[in-house]
Amino acid sequence: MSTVEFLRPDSWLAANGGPRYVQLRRRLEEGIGTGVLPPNSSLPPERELADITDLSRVTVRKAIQALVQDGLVEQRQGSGTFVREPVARMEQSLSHLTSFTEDMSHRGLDTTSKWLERGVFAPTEEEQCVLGLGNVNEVARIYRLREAGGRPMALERASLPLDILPNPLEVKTSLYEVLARHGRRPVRAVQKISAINIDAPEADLLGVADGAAGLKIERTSYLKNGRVAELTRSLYRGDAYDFVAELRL
Ligand code: 16G
Repeated sequence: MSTVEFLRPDSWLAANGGPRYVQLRRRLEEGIGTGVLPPNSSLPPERELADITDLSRVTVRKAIQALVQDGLVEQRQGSGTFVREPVARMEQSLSHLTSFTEDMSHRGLDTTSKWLERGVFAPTEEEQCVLGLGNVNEVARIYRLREAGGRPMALERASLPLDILPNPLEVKTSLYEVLARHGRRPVRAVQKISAINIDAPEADLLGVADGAAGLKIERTSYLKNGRVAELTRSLYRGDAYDFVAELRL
């Protein structure tokens, strides 16, 4: 079926079917899901879509904006709106204390980091308190964009007491691997996960649309002796991750 035939309103637009932009959005989603609109194909331009569907350009624009937000299509400057490649979702267990590098290598993916910050800084009040720094006025901090298989996955900002990570520059790929080498790998962690919308500049770094769905994860991890080793705030792409917890009676 051609795109034009698929979008003709007689078969999907109903007077009592709810807001028109929502109906169009659903139809376009269906087209993307069933392959009538395959990955990397372009949507008809706004004016043409309005003609085919008998809807106003404002309605068409609203439907497309919603699809951009959902990450199903992207607008490329000067060349139009394109269907995005579907992103393979990853499942991550919430019952094992693993590192990003380990999680990805289990899936056969190489990881890379783009460094946004790495060094020794004056701690914030929160770092002072959560990491139990007492009157020490330095903290190790690393902030990076984490990529797997060449695709941006998460932004991660970790803070550690300096005696646990004396030289942040030593971390080239895996933080946990460096900590393990010094006998300071955490053995337990508490994680808090919340839903957020990712805005610029983080959205640009992660390659998602402004306002796209994301997961904010805060991990506090502990050494065997109970001391806090790490406070990490991560921002994961909502379209790439499923966190899975196993529950037992
Ligand atoms: C994971 C952890 C993060 C930890 C990092 C170490 C979550 C939400 N966060 O991304 O707290 O710092 O692994 O990874 O799972 P690395 O050893 O590959 O640097």
